[in-house]
Amino acid sequence: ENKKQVLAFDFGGGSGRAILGRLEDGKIRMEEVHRFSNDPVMLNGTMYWDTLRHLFEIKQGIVKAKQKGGFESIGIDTWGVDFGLIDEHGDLLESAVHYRDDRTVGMQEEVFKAIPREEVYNLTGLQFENFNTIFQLYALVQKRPWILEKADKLLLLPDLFNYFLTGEKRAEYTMAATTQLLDAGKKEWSDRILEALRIPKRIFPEIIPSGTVVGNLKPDVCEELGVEPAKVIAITGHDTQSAVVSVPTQEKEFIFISCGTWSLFGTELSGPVIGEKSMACDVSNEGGYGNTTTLLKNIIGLWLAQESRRQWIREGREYSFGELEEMALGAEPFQSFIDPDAPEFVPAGNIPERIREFCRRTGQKVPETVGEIMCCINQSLALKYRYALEQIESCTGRHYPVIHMIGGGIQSKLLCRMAAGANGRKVIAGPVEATALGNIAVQMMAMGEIKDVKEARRIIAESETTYEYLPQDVEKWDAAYEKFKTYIH
Ligand code: LFR
Repeated sequence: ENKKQVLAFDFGGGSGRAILGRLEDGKIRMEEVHRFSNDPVMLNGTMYWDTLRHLFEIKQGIVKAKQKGGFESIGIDTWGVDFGLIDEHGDLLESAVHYRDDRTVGMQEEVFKAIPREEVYNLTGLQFENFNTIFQLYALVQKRPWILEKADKLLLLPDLFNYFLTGEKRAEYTMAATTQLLDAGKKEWSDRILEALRIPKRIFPEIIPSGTVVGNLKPDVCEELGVEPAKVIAITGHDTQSAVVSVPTQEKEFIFISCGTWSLFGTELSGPVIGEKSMACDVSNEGGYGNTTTLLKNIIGLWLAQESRRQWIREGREYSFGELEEMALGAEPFQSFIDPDAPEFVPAGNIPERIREFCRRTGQKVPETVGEIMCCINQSLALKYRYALEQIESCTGRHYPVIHMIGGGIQSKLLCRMAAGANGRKVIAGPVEATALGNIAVQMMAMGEIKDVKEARRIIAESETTYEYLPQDVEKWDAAYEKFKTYIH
């Protein structure tokens, strides 16, 4: 049988995969053909991504996908904000720097000396995060101006990979929207911000809508890998926005939490809501597929568990996520809370010790065991979701009865259950493969096989099993929330 297949690459902070997708009996069928770990590399005090390794893994995925029936098109998504710089000969100047690298520490203050914070927010509508491209670039302006002089083009990671595969340099809209350099209203690079920060305008490629065919696989790539020149489609390159495409609902207004390394808590709107309230809540108006905006809060998410797990491995104790969940269940709940988004939790390192320090400083019971730490992480995240829910509801003036949790993080039943309890709302969990499904669906929309996002969401709802969690222990959670709020800075 000759089914059209598409190939999705989904890069996450800890791992990446290549997944083949096809439509069959009105459902999307997926097959993972390649999975690889994604490890940052420290060199001379800088934390890099291994960009060439990423290209190697893409090539591996292509070869394996060919063996599994081939594909008509390729779409690539990654986390937001990170980029590679290309010189005038088309060569990569250096490996992409990791957004958790400390070059951006203190850069917000520096930027706001050149252009007021309010003005940046009003133009971009984005939540301020040290790692946003704007602050990474200003670090280059101040500390390594020569690299910007050598740069001819800046390519955000999915655009960089699309360029490696096709030779075409473009800026796909949803990724561009994570930079905090985009005028959210005009959907163009903001001249005002670039000029104020002395970032050269010439390095920014033309912005294209998500779902644009960028080009075909280059002849040298086809020859090396022994494949036909498939189309490369600039899908919703920002993973979060690929995930939003796959929220399994037909409602126009809904709340989602995209749960991976980060938890992105938000709702889909027809356009940005930038005003005093949204600035006070520090919420993002992020560009989504089509002409949508997602109003969302970045919450640190399962990074806290992932990085704690890495710390325990460094100490010679290796636990699976399943074991960690078991241990969390064994601990007494509601004992200690952290603000998961306190700045000390962002960099890699000894997260359990930083959690203990937070609790010590705030006069709480200090979590000692692995189970106590994991319980503290999960309940604090669930309560931070509630905090975000209140902020989003106050910005949109709506009440949302249901929360859709999507992405790999929902494999933690504990987190889903706690999210339902803390928010006092029903949680519908699924799909787990939200980002890959959205990536696949956007490719199928670009090829005319799926009509629009509404149809994509219906198909995805029919393709995937979801699980419901009803709120329990609501009074206990309400009491915990009052306590928790006093620890938010
Ligand atoms: C999630 C995500 C978030 C972005 C963060 C850093 O994977 O893309 O949306 O804020 O990573 O890029």
